[in-house]
Amino acid sequence: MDTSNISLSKDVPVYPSDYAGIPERLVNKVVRERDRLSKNQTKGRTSERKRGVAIPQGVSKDQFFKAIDELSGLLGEAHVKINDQPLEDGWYMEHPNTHDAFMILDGEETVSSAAVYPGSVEEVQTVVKWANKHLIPIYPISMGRNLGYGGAAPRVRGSVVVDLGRRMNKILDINPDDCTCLVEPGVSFYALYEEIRKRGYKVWIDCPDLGGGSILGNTLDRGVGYTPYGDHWGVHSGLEVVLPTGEVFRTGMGALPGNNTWQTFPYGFGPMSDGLFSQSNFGVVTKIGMALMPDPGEHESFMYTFQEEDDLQLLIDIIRPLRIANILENVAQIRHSIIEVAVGGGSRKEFYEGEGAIPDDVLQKHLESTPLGRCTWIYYGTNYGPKQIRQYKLDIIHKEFMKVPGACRIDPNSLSKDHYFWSRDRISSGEPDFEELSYLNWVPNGAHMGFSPISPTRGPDALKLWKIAKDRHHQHGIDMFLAFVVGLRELHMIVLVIWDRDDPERRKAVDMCMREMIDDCAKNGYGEYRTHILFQDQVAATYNWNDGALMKFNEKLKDALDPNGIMAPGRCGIWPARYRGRGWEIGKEGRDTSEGDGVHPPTGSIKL
Ligand code: EUG
Repeated sequence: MDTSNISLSKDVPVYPSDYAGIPERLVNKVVRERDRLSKNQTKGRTSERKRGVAIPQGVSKDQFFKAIDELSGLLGEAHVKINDQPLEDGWYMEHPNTHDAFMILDGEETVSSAAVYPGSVEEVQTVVKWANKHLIPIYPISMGRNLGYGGAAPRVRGSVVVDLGRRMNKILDINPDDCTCLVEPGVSFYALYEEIRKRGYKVWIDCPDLGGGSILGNTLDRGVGYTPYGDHWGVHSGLEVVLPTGEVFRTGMGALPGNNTWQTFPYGFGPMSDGLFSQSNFGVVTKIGMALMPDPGEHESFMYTFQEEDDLQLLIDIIRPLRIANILENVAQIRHSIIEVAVGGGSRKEFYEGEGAIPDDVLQKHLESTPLGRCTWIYYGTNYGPKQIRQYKLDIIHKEFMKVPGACRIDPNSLSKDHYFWSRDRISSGEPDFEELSYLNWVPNGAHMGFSPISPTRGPDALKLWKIAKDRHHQHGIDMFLAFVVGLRELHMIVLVIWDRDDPERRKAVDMCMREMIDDCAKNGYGEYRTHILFQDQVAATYNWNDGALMKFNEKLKDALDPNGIMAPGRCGIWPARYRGRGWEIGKEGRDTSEGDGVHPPTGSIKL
């Protein structure tokens, strides 16, 4: 083990010279964050391997290395890399495609055996056919920044990661008239934003809190952003897909040769197949079309604070009709004030040295010295368009929000230019930023994961969900970082569970906390919209109406589309026939190993 503190290259990767880099305008912020995070690292920069290269179950070491040689011959040696070096966690801007840097089990559970970098759709087809020939599981990633849900790591230990982004990162089209775009897997939110600015088009993208992720990857995982176009899946139009047996097809209007409507009409003709390739393992998506929002000219962000934890109930009931009627125009966030403290980048011990979750009065005492003052919930919203149009809605919002006793509108003009409010203002107007990693500094070796159930926009439900999460956090002595993401008719309750990834006891506590919350929620009729790879079995098993009819349907599709079970086995809880009945699923009791007991031999050869 290398015990030196993390010491990364002095230069951070910058876009456009690096497709996954940070735009120049954010370099200073990124360097500051990198240095702060590195100060809070005690874990060595790299971890020596205890178990050698992770050979996937079902093939011998010998077969595996022969197959890898063959793949190198097919794609070129430079484009195939065996994962045999010490595991390097890196950080957001220099993240690994070898393992989950935010490990929850032992770091060598969620690792790949190799990475392959296809440079074209044809090469993706080549890789898929190779996987079938050798019965080696593959795991496609776009950029590997599925932060808080497993990053680039495969569900099955030793899968070959198909890293699409490195060589397939072209912006294929931006159409400022139709307000659409077409992109490859390696196009980040940062990249598209910069390109639109460079070309001077009056269109907006919609971005998540951090902009380094793949637009295609985030959309397939049904991620969220904060303009009125925040439902990424809802505003996509058209996919190109390589199936697990190697065929390539286009969805929607893309199936019609010579069309010019692929990005403007998502449905096409016949069954709409797009959904099968979102949160699934039924294919590799190589292109995606997205709608862009016309630049509204002006926008105005606002912030309200609310005093008591239980104010949440009344607030959410006030929000519901306003949001559905589009008086509240964007996908807003309601954040618990503890995140406001942590987003300053301080560590927990600066505020509290005791055991267990930080007490509320300690938190409130600190808030008194901030522009927010004492409060529990903060609503960050944005409305759009010229003053005379947006003021009408802002007046209604003000009148309604002030019905919550103790509610307070914070005047943005009273805030300094570096206040976090302005970051939300940028993100809610489609300008990707770089703030949201700061709270990883809360603990040493900070890692985080999303616990993300869906609630209707109803006060009693939001309160109930929040109490479930809070009770479990307190039981395990974890500070609870919670933000509600306000959809149109639902809330994504996002709990950012943060832990010291170098502390096995804390990893276990977080694992159990997650499993208990998933279980508690399911018992009350709530389910997660997305989850980390190691919790996907458990979450999938909660969607079990009518004797698991949904998973039976998914398995039928899986077996038809991927008879050899090579494509991201286990992703989203969908296991191919060859893996079933061998104990790969991780249930609510949790366990130390990610693996099951081998795979069945293939039932018959498929024609390729
Ligand atoms: C957030 C984080 C998520 C997610 C949606 C929103 C926002 C954090 C970790 O996952 O799925 C502030």
